[in-house]
Amino acid sequence: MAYLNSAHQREWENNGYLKISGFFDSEEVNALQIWVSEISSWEPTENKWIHHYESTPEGARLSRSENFVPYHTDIRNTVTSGKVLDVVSELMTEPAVLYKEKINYKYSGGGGYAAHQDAPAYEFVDYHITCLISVDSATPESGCLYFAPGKHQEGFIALDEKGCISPETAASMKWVAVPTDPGDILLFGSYIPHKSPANRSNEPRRIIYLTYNAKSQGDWREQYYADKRQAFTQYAKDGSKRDKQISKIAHFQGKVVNHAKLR
Ligand SMILES: O=C(O)CCC(=O)C(=O)O
Repeated sequence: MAYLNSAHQREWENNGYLKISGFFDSEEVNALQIWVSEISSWEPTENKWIHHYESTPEGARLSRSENFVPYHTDIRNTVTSGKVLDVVSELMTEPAVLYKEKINYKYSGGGGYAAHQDAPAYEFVDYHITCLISVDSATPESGCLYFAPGKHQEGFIALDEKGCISPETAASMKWVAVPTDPGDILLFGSYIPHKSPANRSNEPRRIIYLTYNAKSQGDWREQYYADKRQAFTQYAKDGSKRDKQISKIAHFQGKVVNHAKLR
């Protein structure tokens, strides 16, 4: 089944991102909300899923969970087959395979993300498409994403010491807020600059991010997580403080609480 019409395709090519409202119906949204709550209640582990925490005015809260697909059958079925995989494959113009997955919780007071491209943090393959699923409403107040339309066409933009787009370069770009409602999806490629503010509302802003690459480029998911664990083990030893990040790039602006069980 085709999900994309010519207006979608034009928007994707011109902007570098595409929102599809109501991709999941209310019953599906209910299930997604339950699954995200289940995952968030899992105890931290050393070698399975990865939880990251941040300090908020309400205490330490989860900021991110990763590598949960092997341990949650319903989520696994939803993201490795069916309409999400189909719509991403349609945009890729070839079959896609899951590269990585995360939930960014952004509870009230949770930190934002500096302007960045994903490509520098996503190794092994040079192009990815992420499908964001809005589990809660995301608004400018609660920390929705902002994109710089068309800037995906510029390829790699020079990185600052954090692996992000420098504040000066970011200030020269035009940014568009893209709010989402529960059940909406937002597709974006790994070169589109994006950022998001802190959550200044009283509501959580939970979002699932599913990142895919072309299957013809190989299945890198296990390698991605093995490499990330190894890198963070190294960061914890080398005194660089990079273990206070939640990614190989220092885009997260929240205050990390070191429960991240990457070691
Ligand atoms: O969840 C957000 O607010 C933005 C997340 C993001 O850009 C990222 O995790 O790379």
